[in-house]
Amino acid sequence: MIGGDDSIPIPMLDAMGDTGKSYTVLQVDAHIDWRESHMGETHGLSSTMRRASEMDRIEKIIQVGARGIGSGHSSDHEDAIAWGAKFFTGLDIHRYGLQPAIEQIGSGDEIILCIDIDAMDPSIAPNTIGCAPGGLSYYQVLELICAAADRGRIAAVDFVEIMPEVDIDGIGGLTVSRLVAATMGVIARQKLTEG
Ligand SMILES: [Mn+2]
Repeated sequence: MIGGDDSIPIPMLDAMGDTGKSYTVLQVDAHIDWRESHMGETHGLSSTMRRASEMDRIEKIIQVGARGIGSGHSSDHEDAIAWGAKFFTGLDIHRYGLQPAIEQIGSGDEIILCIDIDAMDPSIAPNTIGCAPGGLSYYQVLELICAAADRGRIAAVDFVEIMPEVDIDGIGGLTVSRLVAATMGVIARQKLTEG
């Protein structure tokens, strides 16, 4: 699924549960998105992972790239930790690399990739409203996607928060379009084992 704001994955995640399988969510985002509600909206763009956590078929949530300010409350983070979400902040990734996050992906996991493009650094993806410095590189995000396909199986993916209106010289469009194309290639080549 490509486009729209970060509320769009909520019905996608819900629909995936209809398969009867259980899923690992690998969220790549500058924001943790665990708000109970925002401006009176419980199914909006800041509540995606909390809503996911309430779904029977979502077993595990791995969150990579968090560093934005003003989106989540301390209590949201505490609730996420209590639920069992595993966090690897933008700083964690730059300091320790991707491996600790990759190791959270279980062998054979059915994975739903939730990619908010603001996870990437604004220098390569300025085409979004949630820009935050200290973001991931193109290859860091692609390596995570490859690792998901390698360790488990990518069952679904979304790319959200793409805003061409605020792009700079087409840089973000180039980054995101290349990432989407590469991800399609990764999915086409992954092992076809059904979970
Ligand atoms: Mn975000």
